[in-house]
Amino acid sequence: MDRLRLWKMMVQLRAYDERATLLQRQGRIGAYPTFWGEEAIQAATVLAVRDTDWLFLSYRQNAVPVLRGLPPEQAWAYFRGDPHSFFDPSQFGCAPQCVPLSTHLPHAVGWAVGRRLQGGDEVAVAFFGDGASSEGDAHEAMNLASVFRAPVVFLCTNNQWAISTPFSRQAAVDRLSARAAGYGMPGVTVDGYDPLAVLGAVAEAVERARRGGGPSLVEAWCYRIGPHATADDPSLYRGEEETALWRQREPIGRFEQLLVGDGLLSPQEVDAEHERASGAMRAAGHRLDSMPPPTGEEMTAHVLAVPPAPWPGNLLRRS
Ligand SMILES: Cc1ncc(C[n+]2csc(CCOP(=O)(O)OP(=O)(O)O)c2C)c(N)n1
Ligand SMILES: [Mg+2]
Repeated sequence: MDRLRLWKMMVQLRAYDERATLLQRQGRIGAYPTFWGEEAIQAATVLAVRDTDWLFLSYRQNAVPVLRGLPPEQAWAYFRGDPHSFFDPSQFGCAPQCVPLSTHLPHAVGWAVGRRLQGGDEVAVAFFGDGASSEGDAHEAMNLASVFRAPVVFLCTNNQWAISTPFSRQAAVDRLSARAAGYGMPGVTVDGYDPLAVLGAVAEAVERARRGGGPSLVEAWCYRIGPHATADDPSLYRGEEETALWRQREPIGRFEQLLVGDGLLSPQEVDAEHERASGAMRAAGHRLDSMPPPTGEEMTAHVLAVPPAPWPGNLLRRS
C-alpha cells in the first residue's frame, strides 16, 4: 500500500475543492457542492479498486474522475452547464454523476450484472449519502444486487446531513450499515476520516464481490463540514460548535501527522505538496476561462439523434 500516493490524491482533491469554491465565489462557475473533509473516502476508494472497475457517482464525488485523469477544468465546466464537461464513461471508468438521489444505484447493479453475464470480473462501487439512503432506488438496488449476487459495493458517505436534515431525522437506526443484514449482505461502518480504514473496508468488499461473494454495504461515518453547496447557509440550521469540532478531525491533517511521525514525510514536504497541488489547480482555472463557449450543436450532440430545426422554424412547423 502506497500511503504517500494516497495522501497526494487527498491533497489533490482538497486543492480541487478549494479552487472550485473560489471559482464559484468569483462567478466563474455556478453553484458548487463542496466535499471538504470527504477526501479520504474518495481517494481511498479509487485506490481500493482496479482501473477497470467502475465508479458510480453523486454530485459530491464530482472530482473522482479527476483522480482517474479527467482534466479539472473539464469537471468544473459541468458547473456552468457547459457540454465540454461531457466525458466518455468507459475512458475513466466513471458513470456520469447523478444529482437525483440514488438513481445511479440501480445503474450500478445493472452494469455489474451485465459485466458478469459478459464474462468480466469487474466490480462496481456506488457512492451515495445518508439522505439518499431513504430513497426507494437505494432499497431496490441493494435488494436486487443481493438476490443476483451482483459484484457491487454500496459505499454510503454518512456525513450526518442531507441539506438541513440531520441524520437523527433521516433514519431510526444508529448506523446505516445495520440495514445490510436485511438485504442479506455484509455491512460495516468505518471512520470516514481515516483513509486507511476506508481503504481496508472497501478493498475487502471489492475482493468479496470480485470472487463471486456478492455485494456489501460500507458506511463511511463522517460529518459534512462545509455547507451543502455554495448556495447554502448552514448557520440557519446547525450550531457552529459542532462543525468546529469535526473540522479538527478532518482527514488530511490527521494523516499528515501520521506520515510525518512515521518518517515518511517532512513538514517541508507537506507544505511543498499543498503548494504544488494548489498551483496546478490555479492553472486549471485559467484553462477553464479560456475554454471556447459551447456551440448550439454541442448542446444537443449527445442528447438528440436528429437536432431540431433552428429557431423559430421548429415552433412554427406543423405536422
Ligand atoms: C430524488 C431527489 N430528491 C431530492 C433531491 C434534492 N436534494 C439534493 S441533495 C439532497 C440531500 C442529499 O443528502 P445526502 O444523500 O446525505 O448527500 P450529501 O448531500 O450529504 O452528500 C437533496 C434532498 C434530489 N437531488 N433528488
Ligand atoms: Mg449526507
